[in-house]
Amino acid sequence: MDPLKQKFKEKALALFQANRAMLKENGDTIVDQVTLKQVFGGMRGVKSMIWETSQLDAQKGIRFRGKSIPELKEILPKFEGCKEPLPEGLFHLMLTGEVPTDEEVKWITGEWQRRADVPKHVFAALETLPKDAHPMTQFSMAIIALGTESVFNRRYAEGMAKSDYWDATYEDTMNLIARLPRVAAYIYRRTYKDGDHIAADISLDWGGNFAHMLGIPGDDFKSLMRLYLTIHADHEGGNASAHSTHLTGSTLSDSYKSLSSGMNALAGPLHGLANQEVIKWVFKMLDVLGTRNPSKEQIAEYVQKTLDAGKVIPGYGHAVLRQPDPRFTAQRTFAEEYIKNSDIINVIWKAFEVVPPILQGLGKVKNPWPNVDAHSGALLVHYGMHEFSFYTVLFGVSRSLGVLSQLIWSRALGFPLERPKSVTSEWVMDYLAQQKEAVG
Ligand code: CMX
Repeated sequence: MDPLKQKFKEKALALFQANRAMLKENGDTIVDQVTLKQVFGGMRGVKSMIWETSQLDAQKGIRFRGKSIPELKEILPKFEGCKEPLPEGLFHLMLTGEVPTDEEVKWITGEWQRRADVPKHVFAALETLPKDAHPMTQFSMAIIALGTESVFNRRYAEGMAKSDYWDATYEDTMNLIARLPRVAAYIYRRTYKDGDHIAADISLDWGGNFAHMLGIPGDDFKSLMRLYLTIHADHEGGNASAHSTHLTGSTLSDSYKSLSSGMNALAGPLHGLANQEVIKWVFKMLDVLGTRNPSKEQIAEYVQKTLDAGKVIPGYGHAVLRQPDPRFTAQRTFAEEYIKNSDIINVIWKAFEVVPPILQGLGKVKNPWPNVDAHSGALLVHYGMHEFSFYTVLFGVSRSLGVLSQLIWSRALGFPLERPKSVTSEWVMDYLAQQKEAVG
């Protein structure tokens, strides 16, 4: 058994047993109550799922196994000469709960290189799609096509014991994560660069090699990718991409089909697609205003126009967060450190001063602050990646780390098929009438 799998097995077995004992004694303890507002309002805040890899605090933002993003930057191993954390290290942290050593991270990098070969039929399947198919459509389809290699499906058909589900899911997950950069880079180069593909560089790490295969030059872009792939990886379990992966996974669908579900959720404009919508909105504003360097007053006017047209301001607001997103702050800190005076980044920083008070003034927006998607596009544009419709694929490559490490946990902890109860509006009306009758 490989060392990462062995470490996970020990932790998972201990938690499985602890949970079983805890539930035996406390299974009927009430941890939440649900209001009609929550039932009709997208289940906001309802505690109904276990997610081990990260937890979101409305005020402080995301914590990965209790660690904030600035802490990750301090404690996770780095690629030689780079100041940003390696996403391989975050994967180890999420999977085992332990900060990895340099050696452990090097092992993951090597293991993902070893598993990175993409079967030819996946590229052939992509080539059947028109070049202008949205990259998220291509990405989701390629992930499904990779699933023909599923270890879980093969072993399930052979009669695998339930206690081994996590083991086969680990194998699928390691293979899938290893292959995602090649698939994503292939989609980028076929869609925007006339199919002029770039071979992998095995001297590089997972994120650095991804940057290399995309064909964006420079060490700073590689550093950005390492940071980007770290901070987008997980945002607890209730967000749409995580929850979709979890729900599909609960049917014992393989890692490929589960992740593809998550990616289809990420592709919605209220979720991950917001990263392309932000930069499109910014460039449209610059075109309409006829300047690359608008004043705060001009930005405020354009924000108002967007709201008057009945649209949301992309990159602002969040279902859970009630402060500026630490993932926004991490990208801002990166820009301050690596980039001197960029027009597009200055626009994002000015918008950060202008948008929140306007949204606050509407009186209904619960969180007027920027989220992760408000900053990422400007950084990508700065380094020469102008193909906005590809941006959500980058988010998706990163998100695989969190949702798939949790899928291994879900299988190890024996989570069942997810099946909440739904009711009709008529049932609610009847229920309310009965309550009234009982009181009066
Ligand atoms: N611009 C304008 N109005 C906004 C807004 C924004 N950025 N954010 C919220 N609102 C509005 C909502 O549309 C809603 O209006 P109605 O009552 O008229 O329908 C009202 O404020 C209350 O919404 P909320 O409770 O504050 O926010 P929700 O939890 O319902 O929605 C989110 C959260 C992210 C969908 C919403 O803030 C939004 O649409 N933001 C813009 C899109 C975006 O940036 N999405 C990315 C989120 C991060 C990610 O998942 O990647």
